[in-house]
Formats: sequence, C-alpha cells, structure tokens
Amino acid sequence: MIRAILTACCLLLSALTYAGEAPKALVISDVWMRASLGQVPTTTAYFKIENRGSADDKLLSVSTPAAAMAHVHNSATTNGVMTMAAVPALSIKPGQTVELSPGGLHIMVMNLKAPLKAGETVPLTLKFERAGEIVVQAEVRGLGKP
Ligand SMILES: [Cu+2]
Repeated sequence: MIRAILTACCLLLSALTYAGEAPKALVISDVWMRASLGQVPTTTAYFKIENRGSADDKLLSVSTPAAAMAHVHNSATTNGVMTMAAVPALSIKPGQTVELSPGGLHIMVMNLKAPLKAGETVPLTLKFERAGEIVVQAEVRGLGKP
C-alpha cells in the first residue's frame, strides 16, 4: 500500500517537473543596452540566447516600449570599414549559444522615445518561431562599459 502511494507520488512529481521544463528550451542571459548619447535617438541591445531544446528556433523580431523600432543587425569590418546588415531571422540550433555583442550581432534600437540613461531597465520582447514571445529586462550601461 505504501509503495503504491510512493510510486504515485513519484509519477506525479516527474509529470510536474516535465511540465515545468518544457517551455524553457531557450535561455536568454546577459541582456543589456547601451545608454544613448545626448539626443541621438539610436542605440544597441545585446544578449545571449542558449538553445537547450532539441529543435532549431529562430529569432524573428524584437520590440521594446522604449523605441519605435528594433531590428537584428550584423556588423562586419571589411578593409577597416564597418558595415551593418539586417538579419531577417537569426537561427539558434540545439546546443548552440548565439551571442550578440559589440562589433558583431546586435539589436539596432531606433527612434528612442526618450534618452536612455545608465542604470535604467528596459523591457525587450523577443519573438521566436517556436518559443513564441519571451520578455526580458535589459540593463542600460554607460558608454565606457563593455
Ligand atoms: Cu546596427
């Protein structure tokens, strides 16, 4: 009798654990934005996306209440000239961590509604093909900070 109850409890626990882990295929970390410079209405946002799931996913779009537009960009330096290109869908494979960082992939945040100051927190909504919408909080960092 006791054994039957224990077994039932274990089954229930494992079912609960499974339900809790299922939506967390993507882990977003190190979310930050650059403080804006004076009245310049443009800045950048960065984060890491880790795919702990078993299927490919894609970052389709980014939005924030702090600005009218946000796009995924990639920077490249060719012959000393830095260029940027829009990335329509950023793919994250199972087991892969995609890192957005200064000089490479970044979120271009355009038409800021107000200047961003260091120490503020700004929500970003990331929309993925499989995981759906994930809201994260970006810490605004000063210009000199990495
Ligand atoms: Cu850009």
